[in-house]
Amino acid sequence: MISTLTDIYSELEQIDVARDLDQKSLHVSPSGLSWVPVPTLDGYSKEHLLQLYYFMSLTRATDIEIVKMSRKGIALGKHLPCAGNEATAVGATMALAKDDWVTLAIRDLGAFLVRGVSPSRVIGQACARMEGLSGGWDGSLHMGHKASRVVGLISHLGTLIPVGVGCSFGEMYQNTGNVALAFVGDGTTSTGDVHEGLNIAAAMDIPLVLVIENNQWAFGTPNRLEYATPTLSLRALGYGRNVEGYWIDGTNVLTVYDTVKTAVERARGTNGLTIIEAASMRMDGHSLADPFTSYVPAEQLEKWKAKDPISIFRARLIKQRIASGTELDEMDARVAREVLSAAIKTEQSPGPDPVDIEAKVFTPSPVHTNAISTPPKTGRTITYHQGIREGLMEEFDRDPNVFMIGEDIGVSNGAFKISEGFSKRYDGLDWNASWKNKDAPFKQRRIIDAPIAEAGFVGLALGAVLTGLTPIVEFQYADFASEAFKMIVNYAATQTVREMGPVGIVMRFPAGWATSTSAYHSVNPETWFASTPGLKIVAPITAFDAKGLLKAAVRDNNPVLFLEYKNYYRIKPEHLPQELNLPVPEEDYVVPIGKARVAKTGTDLTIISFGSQTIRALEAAHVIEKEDGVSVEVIDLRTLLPLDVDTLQASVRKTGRALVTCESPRTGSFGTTIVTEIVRTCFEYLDAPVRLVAAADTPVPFAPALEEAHLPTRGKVVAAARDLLKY
Ligand SMILES: Cc1ncc(C[n+]2csc(CCOP(=O)(O)OP(=O)(O)O)c2C)c(N)n1
Ligand SMILES: [Mg+2]
Repeated sequence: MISTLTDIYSELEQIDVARDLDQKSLHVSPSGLSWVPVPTLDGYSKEHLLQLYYFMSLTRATDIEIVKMSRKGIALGKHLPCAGNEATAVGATMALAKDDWVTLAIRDLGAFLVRGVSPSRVIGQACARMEGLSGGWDGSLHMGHKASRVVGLISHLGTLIPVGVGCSFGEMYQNTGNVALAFVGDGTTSTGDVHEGLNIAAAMDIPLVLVIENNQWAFGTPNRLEYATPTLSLRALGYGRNVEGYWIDGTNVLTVYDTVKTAVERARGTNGLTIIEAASMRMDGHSLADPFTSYVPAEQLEKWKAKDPISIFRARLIKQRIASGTELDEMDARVAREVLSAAIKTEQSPGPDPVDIEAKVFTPSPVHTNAISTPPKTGRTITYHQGIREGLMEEFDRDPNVFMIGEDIGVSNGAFKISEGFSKRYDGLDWNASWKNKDAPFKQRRIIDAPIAEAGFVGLALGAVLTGLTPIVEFQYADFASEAFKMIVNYAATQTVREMGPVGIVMRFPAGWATSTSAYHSVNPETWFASTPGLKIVAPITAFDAKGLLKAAVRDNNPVLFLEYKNYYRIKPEHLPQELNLPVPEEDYVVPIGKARVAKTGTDLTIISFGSQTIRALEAAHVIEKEDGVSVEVIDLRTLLPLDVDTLQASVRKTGRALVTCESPRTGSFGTTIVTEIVRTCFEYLDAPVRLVAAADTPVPFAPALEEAHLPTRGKVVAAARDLLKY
């Protein structure tokens, strides 16, 4: 037993991972650190041991085949070789039960094979054939297989750790007893996502096994420059009481299997988090394009060559008389035949059909029988805030798989009190009664106060989607979406084409300008996201649309960014332009996503807008109609993506004049996209150039005079409309 922290560091810094973890593994737990012996073959059936050998052999042979096919120009892109990692990928994945989830790191080819994905599908992926898991949409090992519960790697390192936490959360929510294992590279442990995911898992008692594949290098950076602890397993100590760690030899398949099995059982039994660092060596370049011998010391490679995971295990099986050399040779020959026929199958598989590629980007969504696009003429009116609340409550009541996560939304009802009373209503939470008693069970199930970790909790939501749940994520302000940017644009938006959909998640963004909110609480986030195929963006400004579109968003099978104009949450509907003061049905209805609304009809000019800017657009229309005696049509887009080009076209072709206005800064704004669409589809019908009134190209300022100069005010819209009408 090691006692002080100085002792711990001194002892562990002496460890040579290529030599000293052969016979013992380090166990790190809140009650202390100890060395434990590595498992022997005793107690394992021959069948089990041969299975471990078979999958390692199959992994290597498949990897080598992809390299060969790359050299022949049949496999495309830059393959990331897996040599050296076979024992970790295979041993760890074998320790899972069939319905557990696994999220992958870069070199986990073996994990696919263990989960039942055939070599031809792995090779097919590298060759961009239909046989590949993503049917030609991505290469290398950037793929997943939902039916096998393998969450596909995307390039952005670290992203999948919160997603893995989400898979485990989803299983916990549904009481299945299934858990998740997440692989991660040593280099990747430096990303914020890894920390966010682990902290959330520990704080929310979500079971997870993290296997750090420490192969001594992160591309061209050695361990020594990546972090300052002798072993990453020590990080377990920082995450809490129910977290343990192991430092093991990642080239010994049985050690990996045995340790991960223990961790998986702990996860299942106590919801514990375990951080296992498995030491091995990347025996090849980072990718096939990497001249690694120019920077990896020959001596280091030599040392690890003696620890080849397959040769070591083979020798051990023979020495302990589990199998003869001939038996293992026969198994290798069988593997070679399997891989050869997989390669042939791949070469015979067609490439994808490039026709209508845009149709692939979204997962089809249900057609609603209760959809109403036009509001009723009479009925009660409610605030925009109430519209959103009602929409949420009705969806929560309709579907027990809907949950919401975000900062401060439970105990304190949310920054804007949208979820007031939800914790009590859906989770029976009485904070005042339970806050003093640390041992009282404090369960937040459907309304979850998340740590300040946007990438972490969006990732969790995206993992939960895979298990069949419907997450709603509340961002405190839309501005903080930048914290979760990669989760949204690189992960969520791409999952449908990767055959990992549907991704039915709603992200609610309190957005737009409000008095004195300045640069960091005022963003119109569509500008950041609208160029990413695979996302839907809705931007309602009436209570009718907010409620109906929110309900449609929750029922949609794609990631929907739901923009809420916080400045108008509480405004009395009668204080809005009359065209926005709309009755809101009490019975169940949805507003279909992708349908604009002609808020006001007219004949001389079309003003196109969305969100809060629709208010200024309508006010401006009223001013010029009254003062100039003209007739103005105003379109409220309501949905930005997919854009309702038909409604735009019909109006602009009728009036011959178009003014687009949006609240975000001009350059790169969604307004410019609308202008382009009008020019693209209506040019011959125009009597004047299309005008755009947007905010100035500056951050949103604080002082009132600067705010006025920045914003596309009603006066600026009026002036531009008059100019256009005079043209
Ligand atoms: C966020 C991010 N930054 C940079 C990269 C480029 N990149 C790809 S792999 C890699 C090294 C990863 O090292 P490690 O996590 O140790 O995994 P290994 O390649 O060693 O298996 C880098 C820097 C990336 N994919 N994602
Ligand atoms: Mg590495």
